[in-house]
Amino acid sequence: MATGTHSLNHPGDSAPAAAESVALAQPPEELDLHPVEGMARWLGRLLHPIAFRMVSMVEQPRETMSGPLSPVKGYFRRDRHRHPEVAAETYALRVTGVPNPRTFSLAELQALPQESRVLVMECAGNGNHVMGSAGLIGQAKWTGVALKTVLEACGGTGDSTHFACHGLDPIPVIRRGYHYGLSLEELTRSRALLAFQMNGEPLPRSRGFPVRLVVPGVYSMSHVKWLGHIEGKTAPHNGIHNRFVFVNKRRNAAGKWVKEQARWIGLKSMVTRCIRDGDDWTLTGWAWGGADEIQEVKVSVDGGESWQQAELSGPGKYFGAPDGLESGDLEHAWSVWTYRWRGPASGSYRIASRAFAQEGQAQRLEEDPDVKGHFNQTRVKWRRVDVP
Ligand SMILES: Nc1nc2c(c(=O)[nH]1)N[C@H]1C(S)=C(S)[C@@H](COP(=O)(O)O)O[C@H]1N2
Ligand SMILES: [Mo]
Repeated sequence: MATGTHSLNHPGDSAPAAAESVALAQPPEELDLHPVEGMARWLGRLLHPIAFRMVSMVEQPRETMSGPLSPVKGYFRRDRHRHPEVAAETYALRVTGVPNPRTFSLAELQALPQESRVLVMECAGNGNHVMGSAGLIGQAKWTGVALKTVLEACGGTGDSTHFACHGLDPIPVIRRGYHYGLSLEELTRSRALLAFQMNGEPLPRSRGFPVRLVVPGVYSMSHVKWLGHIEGKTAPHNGIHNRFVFVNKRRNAAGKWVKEQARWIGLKSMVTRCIRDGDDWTLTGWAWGGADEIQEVKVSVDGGESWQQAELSGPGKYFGAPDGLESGDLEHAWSVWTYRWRGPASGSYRIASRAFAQEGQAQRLEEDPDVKGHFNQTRVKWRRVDVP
């Protein structure tokens, strides 16, 4: 495998090399990964994207599910349909609840020291048991100003222990912008960034032009687009998305079900593609999330009866030394894995991957009996493939 900047070659990126095996008329070079549960299973490949679009959800297409960075075109999207048109010249970011409240123009923000991070961005509802599919995820390089730098320019955080971030997109009926709050501790730990660029390009309008928040390691409901106001508070933000929308219930030690907000991305992995290699198939995928570095990925091609080791490559390895990035800037990037599935007979198979971090940390096989809800569903995702 080639190393160096952005040169990860996944099978399928180049022209298929198996044209000589012509046992069947035009055998498929790539297999569909059918969801085995949820809406996507029932609606099928054509209908489910339409259904998703109706609620303003667009999944990353399979074709872009390889390589270190997800292209801007085709990057997953999740919002409330209305994308405000914000002009760079009149854009203003208000920061309140800090010792020196102030407003920044775009030029003022861009004059501050900039940094870049590569990270997995994942909707908290990605791959849940209702949707069944798993494309509300992408990895991009974001460039902008650290939230810390912006707050320092306002005299620090003062008494504020929490920050609500408000978008400029009007939500119908309530007519207030989208907003989400995190604690100062969470924003500091994640090294949150106010991004102006995605993969080296100016932020497209649908991505929150001109400025969006990026919170590495935290599910992306917190990555507020069209950021218009950062509001320092002395108590947790009680907005609708924090309290009602992105919440699960968890059974506590006393056996009581209590609300739990979606936060840090859990330990996960998925099979992204299944590409022909002669009589074999090469499975590729990603592993990400969790508190520690991914140590190992295992693959099952027999519905979980047996598990085999996949070849794993962490971001430090597959990126080589990307321009202007330090290893800490890749901390929340995915690991990629490949597995060569040798000559399966024709038939229908259940396949999945499973991520392991430090000893004792393994991606769940079954749903956590102490959690109910649609968010942060980390368990192993099975897919059906039909080998011709
Ligand atoms: N202003 C604003 N920011 C938002 C949202 C929104 O509706 N409005 N949706 C959030 C959710 S739920 C997700 S998953 C991510 C999706 O980011 P993307 O559309 O760039 O992929 O944006 C988040 N930021
Ligand atoms: Mo989301």
